[in-house]
Amino acid sequence: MVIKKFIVGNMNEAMIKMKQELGKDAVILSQRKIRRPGFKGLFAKKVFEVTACVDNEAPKEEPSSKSFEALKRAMEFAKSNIERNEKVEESSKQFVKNENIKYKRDNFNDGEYILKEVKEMKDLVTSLATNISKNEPSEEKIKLQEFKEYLMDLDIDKSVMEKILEEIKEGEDRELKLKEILREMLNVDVPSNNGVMVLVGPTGVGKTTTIAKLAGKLSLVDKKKVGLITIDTYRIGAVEQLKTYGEIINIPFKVVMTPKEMDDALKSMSNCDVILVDTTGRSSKNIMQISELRSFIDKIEEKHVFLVISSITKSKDIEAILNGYSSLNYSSLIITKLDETSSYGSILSITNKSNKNISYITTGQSVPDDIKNPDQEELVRLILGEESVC
Ligand SMILES: Nc1nc2c(ncn2[C@@H]2O[C@H](COP(=O)(O)OP(=O)(O)OP(=O)(O)O)[C@@H](O)[C@H]2O)c(=O)[nH]1
Ligand SMILES: [Mg+2]
Repeated sequence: MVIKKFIVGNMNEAMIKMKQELGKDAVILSQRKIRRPGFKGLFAKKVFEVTACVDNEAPKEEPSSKSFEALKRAMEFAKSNIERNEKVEESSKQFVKNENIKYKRDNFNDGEYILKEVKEMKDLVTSLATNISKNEPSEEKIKLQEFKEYLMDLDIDKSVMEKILEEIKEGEDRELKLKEILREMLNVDVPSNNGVMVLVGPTGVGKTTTIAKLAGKLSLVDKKKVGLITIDTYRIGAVEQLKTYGEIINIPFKVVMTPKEMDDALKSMSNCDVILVDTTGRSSKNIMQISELRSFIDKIEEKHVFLVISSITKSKDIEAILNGYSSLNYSSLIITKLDETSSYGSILSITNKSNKNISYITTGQSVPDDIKNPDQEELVRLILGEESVC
């Protein structure tokens, strides 16, 4: 504890001195009125003796000289603070001003900015739409798929369909182009109907019936001298079938049992304009039977071999039949039983895969009526489903 005495003129002065020297926590212990010490004090006014104290532990105020220094530093600090604050305030004002301008420009006043924003949104929507459309089938793809389904509905074989699609360029009118392609693919010819005509083909496709139809037409309508030969020795009753037709039309008929007999049969009909040769129906998969048949056909020097194939043949089997009979060197096609189907895509597959011309089509069981040379435009219409054989 610090105790100190002060001689002062009044109590107010005592309080100031005490606070200055002992700090704000100083307290007055005692006070009394006294004369100033020494000679002069005898005549002077009485003064106060004030005893004050302060606890040592308690924080003291800075002594006056130090307080002044502290005050000075505080003033400088405050001054620099003010200056800094002014700068801060200035830059704050500028910032606020700029932001206000930007805010106004960005939000309300600047048409250019709005346009920019709209453009960005538009770009975003476009890119989103592009991304979506990448994953979705395009209109062109949908149309192409629909076109493929249409071709499948027409019963057009897959490999032929691919050829068709290859020929159609993007953007072309597919249906118009399809007609053109069909015309190119559907090869027809009109045979001379002279010399030896040999009909080969799978079992039951209508070879014998077709020969009867041809014999009737050529003989009765075209007034040609017609001869009939059958090498059908395999099936009981087969010979009788053709023999009966021959007798009805009244034309020569011969049965050939071995390749050797072929020469004699042909010679016996040397006065005929046309000789029709019927053959045994064979499975195209049976190579032995096909080569046996070939041994008969090879005996004929000048001939026109026709492959008879039904329009109701499954597209999977068409190729096997065409290949199986290729060793017999057929040069034309007769497509039968068009009356038994309502989709004619097989006609296209047969002619396209064999790369041979169609000479005849048959359209029913009636002899001799249900046979004719095909008309290319009619075949196109049939394949496209625009027309049908009733
Ligand atoms: N619907 C229809 N049936 C036909 C046609 N052509 C033939 N047929 C019938 O098909 C069946 C077989 O006829 P065929 O002439 O004996 O056949 P094929 O090819 O000689 O038969 P195989 O001698 O056994 O190989 C008969 O019932 C015929 O009437 C046709 O164009 N349409
Ligand atoms: Mg037959």
